[in-house]
Amino acid sequence: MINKQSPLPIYFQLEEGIKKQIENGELNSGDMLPSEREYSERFSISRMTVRQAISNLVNEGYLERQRGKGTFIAQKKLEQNLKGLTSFTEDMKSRGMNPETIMIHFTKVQAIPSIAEKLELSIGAPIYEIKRIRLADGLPMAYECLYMSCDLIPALTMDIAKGSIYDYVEKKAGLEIGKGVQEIEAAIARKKEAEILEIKEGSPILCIQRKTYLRDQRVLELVYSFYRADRYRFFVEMDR
Ligand code: 16G
Repeated sequence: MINKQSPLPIYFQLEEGIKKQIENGELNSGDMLPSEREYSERFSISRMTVRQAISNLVNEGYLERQRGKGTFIAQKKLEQNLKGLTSFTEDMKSRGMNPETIMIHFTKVQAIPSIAEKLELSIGAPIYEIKRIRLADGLPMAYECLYMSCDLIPALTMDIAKGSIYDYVEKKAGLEIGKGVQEIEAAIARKKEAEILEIKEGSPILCIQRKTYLRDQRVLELVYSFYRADRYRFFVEMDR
């Protein structure tokens, strides 16, 4: 795992080695990580170096510290492929997980200029403002704030929005979803997001803005989502 002749820093080699063991199943979620002392003796490296590797892996969400007990392998992050436009419900079901929604807020408001512009509506047009916590197998994964034209989906209700909105749009409202444009940024959780996502204030989160279009080019939704960085990883395959 450690090559002292390598130009790569020792803490980095240890980190990569532990990650590999997690990926190939030598270390499984819930397993206790060997102690700092064990690593330091096994590889004849300083405990400071081991500590640095472990701290980085905790920050990246691979390991979890439990007070008074030790350091454990964390739950594997959910990977979401960015190719293809899918809904939260579809994503969770395809993994065999049970999607649930906690509705925080469902109202009709008049679009303020910045939202109207993104939804390509006139200022003051009636829009839904929907805030939902999305859970998978009972664990909060994301917090979403969604804006959508009321004229486009006049019969949307709070009950419908507790289920899959995409499902309703396609199967009940008879509209065809065309494409999405998504931006992803790193941030740290402020008090409100931290409470909702059940993480400490200041923990890393992924902020996503998605604008989804119908096949006829009208804007279906504008959604700001906050994902737990320790539970989620986005990936994309690129051709050249
Ligand atoms: C995903 C979308 C969100 C969409 C929702 C519909 C991202 C970042 N966001 O969460 O834009 O509104 O799916 O899910 O992926 P639903 O059909 O389960 O309501």
